[in-house]
Amino acid sequence: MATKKTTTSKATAAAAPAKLFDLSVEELKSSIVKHLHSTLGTDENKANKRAWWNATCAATKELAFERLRQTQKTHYTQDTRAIHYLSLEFLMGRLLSNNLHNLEVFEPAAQALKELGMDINDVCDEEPDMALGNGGLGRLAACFIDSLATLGYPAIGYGIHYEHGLFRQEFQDGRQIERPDEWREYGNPWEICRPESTQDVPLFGYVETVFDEAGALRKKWHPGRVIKGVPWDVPVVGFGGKTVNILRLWESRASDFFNWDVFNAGGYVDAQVENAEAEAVSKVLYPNDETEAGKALRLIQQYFFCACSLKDIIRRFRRVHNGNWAKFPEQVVIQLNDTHPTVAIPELMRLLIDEYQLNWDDAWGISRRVFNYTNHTLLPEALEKWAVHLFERVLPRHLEIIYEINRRFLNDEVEAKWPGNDEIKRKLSIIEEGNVRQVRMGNLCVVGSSKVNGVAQIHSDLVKRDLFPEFDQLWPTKILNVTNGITPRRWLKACNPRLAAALTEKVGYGWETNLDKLRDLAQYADDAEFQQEYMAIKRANKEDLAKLVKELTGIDISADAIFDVQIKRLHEYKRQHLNLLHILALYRRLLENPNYDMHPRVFFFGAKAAPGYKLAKDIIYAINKIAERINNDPRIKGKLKVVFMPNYRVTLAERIIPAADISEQISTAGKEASGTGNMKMALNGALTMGTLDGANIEIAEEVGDDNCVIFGLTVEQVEAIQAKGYNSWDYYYGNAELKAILDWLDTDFFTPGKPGELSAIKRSLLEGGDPYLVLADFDAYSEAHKRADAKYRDSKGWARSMIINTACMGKFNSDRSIEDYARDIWYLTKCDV
Ligand code: 26Q
Repeated sequence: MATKKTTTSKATAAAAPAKLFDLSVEELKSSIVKHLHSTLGTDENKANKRAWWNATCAATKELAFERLRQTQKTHYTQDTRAIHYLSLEFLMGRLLSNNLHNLEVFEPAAQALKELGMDINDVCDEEPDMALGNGGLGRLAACFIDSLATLGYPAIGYGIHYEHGLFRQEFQDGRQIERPDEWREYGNPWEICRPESTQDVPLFGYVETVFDEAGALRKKWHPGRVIKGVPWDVPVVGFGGKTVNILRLWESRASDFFNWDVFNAGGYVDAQVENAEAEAVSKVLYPNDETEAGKALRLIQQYFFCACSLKDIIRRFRRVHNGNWAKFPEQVVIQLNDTHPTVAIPELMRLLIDEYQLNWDDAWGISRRVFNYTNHTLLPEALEKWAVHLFERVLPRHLEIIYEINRRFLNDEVEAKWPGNDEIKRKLSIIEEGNVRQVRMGNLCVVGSSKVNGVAQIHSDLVKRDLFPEFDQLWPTKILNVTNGITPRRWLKACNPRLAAALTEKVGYGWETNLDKLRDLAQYADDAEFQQEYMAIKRANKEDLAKLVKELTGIDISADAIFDVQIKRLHEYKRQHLNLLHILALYRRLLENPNYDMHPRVFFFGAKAAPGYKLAKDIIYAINKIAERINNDPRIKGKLKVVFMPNYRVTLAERIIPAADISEQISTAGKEASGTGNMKMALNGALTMGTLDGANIEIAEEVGDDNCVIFGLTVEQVEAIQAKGYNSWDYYYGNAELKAILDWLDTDFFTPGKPGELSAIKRSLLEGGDPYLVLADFDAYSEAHKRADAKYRDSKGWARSMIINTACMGKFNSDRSIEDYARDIWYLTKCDV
């Protein structure tokens, strides 16, 4: 044992790398105090926590902005090619602790605050989450810009500066209530407004055909309205602090120019209406994920931020290259985060043709080289479509351009490959014919992009096989896979300091950027001492979470129990109701046999439902009601607890993930594109209880079958069952326990005096046909839980598996994803700052 200790401490002592900012605690203290005085106008004795937080942010910001200036200067003088990541969502979470960690000054800052009488965790807790996203797709964008800066790639994120991010969730008698998110109520210290880069955005109106001086036919769009976009910049600090890129978020305002017209005509009140309408565009994030709403305001949001971003990109390009458009695709590459920013494609065409007078072929050649598209879903209801009539009203010129793109694509490329085949033309057309004609954004993306990627291997395979098979035949190298990843800075170093310190002890410095280094940990998988240490860390994290649960929900839980966690948006395909049925099975078994053999278990849920998604909200209600009953039933002696953590968000994820024993990833095979929570929990030592879906497959490959619990139907089996005609009633009548549980939902056992309040779940599983095969997977799921339970009781075996999980997550570093994109899609090179 003693010898091992020596080797490990050597690992850390040997390689302590130099840090960019070698700030002393004294320097940080005086900077924080200086900002308390001059930025906040208060002093050490009067300051409240918010002031301390603001002052600490201001001190940190000084470092970040110093590096931001350096980075921008270097990128400008070296005229670097850059990636422009367009996303309607960036789910950033809090920035203070992250930025301190990435600047590698967290420890001295903690000490500085301590000497000033403050606890850094309390100070960081003052920060509201920057929740400008729904879930996976938005958080992925945030991890990616972290990795881009860490790796030193010139990059800029473009998005919307929503006044209200994703709603705050409250429960009232177990039902979800949505409250507005007020993240900027008292200002946000991280952003700076750049009014000098304001852009105008035209909307509505009509298109006129004119002839220019040379007699050429030109299109002139006469917009019915113009609004303006004001950019707010947030620094994106790479780990090590060398590169600081920016996230540029656009806020909509009424254009001054337009208001004057109305005002002069005596329409003061009308001008205020115009104002409110213009400001509505960036007012609120749409809370639907995985459903396409088709609302005009959403289309306007999409166009608004694409138009602002493209003008910004072109302004920067023209500053150096003026009219040398052939250079444009060499300098600019754009990634479309799902189809949400697709309208950027016809917008770039419009700018090149109408504003800069390029001919169609040149404009199209440029445009197609610049864009790439990431698909995040196969669910048909999530595939974006816009009614042609809506498009025509909002963006008349863009609709013309889309028609022309479609005409040329079908007549030239599709006709050449499949001569005279109208069936294929109908399938590949960007316009869907039917009662209401619709623009298919996915098809437009594929036609207008260089590369199209899925987000996990199986998902990319299905994108090729099921979603875009003909496109894949037409362009066999266009569709490829880039498996998602997560940043180990936020999702291990910052959120799990105990484990982070132990890892550095064992494998040395540098795992934060080279996560493969954690493989060295595998040699300690059977080391009793390290097993003890890892288990003690998990236990301490669980105790922290138990305290938080008590504070937030009043529920008492014990860290002795298995912490079984399902945290993700609420959706039928993610099958929180499968988890719930299994909880009911355990509860029933315990009631029937108080000695039923199981290790005590706490089931955690964190999930928001889209406000209009009825069944999702019913599932939340059912979980809450069932939790209430179970948690207060003395007969089961605390062996089973159910905790629904309200208002699940990035900050709560950072508390739950380090404490998870089991990670629930139980989507119907073929439905979850990737998942990223699965990676976060495995990295922090949880064992995956998962179906063979999305990135679970790749996680299982990395950790091995002994270190995760895989169950359920495969994609092929799901297809076979559905082809044969799935009948969920067979499972209901074929399994007495399952029948009893489902019938339970019809009683008033969980909702005293109100029978039937939980029946919607049963109905959807039986009369509704159980579209996500919950009942078909129930037995396998229940068996898998028995295996997990048995495994947990072998504590050495469990510790071993935790260690292996942490050790084997190197692949899921978002730095690896970004290197894949840089090499295979963006052709991007790093730039030393
Ligand atoms: C569409 C139209 C109108 C309003 C909203 C939307 C909308 C918004 C958000 C549609 C979809 C989303 C988000 C989707 C999402 O988060 N997908 C997840 O992406 C992750 C990152 O790739 C994957 O890991 C998950 O599997 C996938 O579900």
